[in-house]
Amino acid sequence: MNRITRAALTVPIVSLTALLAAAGPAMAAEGSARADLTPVPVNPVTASGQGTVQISGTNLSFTLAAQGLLADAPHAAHIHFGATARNECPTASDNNAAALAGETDPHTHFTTTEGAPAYGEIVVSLTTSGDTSPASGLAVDRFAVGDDFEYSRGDVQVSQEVADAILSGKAVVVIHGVDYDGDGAYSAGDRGVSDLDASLPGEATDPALCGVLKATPAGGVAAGDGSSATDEASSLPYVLGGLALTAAGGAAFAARRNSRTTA
Ligand SMILES: [Cu+2]
Repeated sequence: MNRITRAALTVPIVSLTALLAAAGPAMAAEGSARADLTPVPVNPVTASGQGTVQISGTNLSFTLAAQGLLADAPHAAHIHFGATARNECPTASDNNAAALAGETDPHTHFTTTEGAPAYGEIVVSLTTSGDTSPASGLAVDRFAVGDDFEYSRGDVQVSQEVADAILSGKAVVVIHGVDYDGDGAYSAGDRGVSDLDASLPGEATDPALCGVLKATPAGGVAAGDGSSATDEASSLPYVLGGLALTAAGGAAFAARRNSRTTA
């Protein structure tokens, strides 16, 4: 113990500063987050979903799942964020904030555009393959299909701003696709054409499920997240090792621990 203390005292301050500077940003950019997805207000959706995200620097991996959406239809899904957005899921009061072209009966349809003040713009397209930029936001041939899906991807590159937003609880996962008229397919029906792309029915792009990504504690008990379970398992021996040290250390160690606890 004495040797350790003396060594710590004699480490030059410059080295400590360099160490902290090197460790700081790397630690800040690591983490995971989880979103529990629930139906967007107004729209007739009885479904649920889960999104988990791991961040390492500006590298992102994710798993996305949903149950109960329109069968046999593609479901566009994104991470949304806006620096001036509220960074939350929309409420019914966000409906009809502005008149929208292509929306024929505004009271019964909640569009993607109407949710933007709450969740912001598309920053990551959660596609099953290929490009993941906002440009792929409506690439309906590269999203999951059906009423019960789960898929994962890794090595998605995001901006530092987006990585920070995710780890600070400001990013929102949204899954799209609402069958208003219940005809079992995306059709113009009484909803009309999409506010995002007039070549698509509004049913294909309106938001169905939404959830804010919230940081999961390191070693936490995030359900269904394999990597978190691994983290927890690997940190367990570390904790146990610390307990063993405490027991072996005797009264002096216990006293130090007490003073630390009350500090
Ligand atoms: Cu979206």
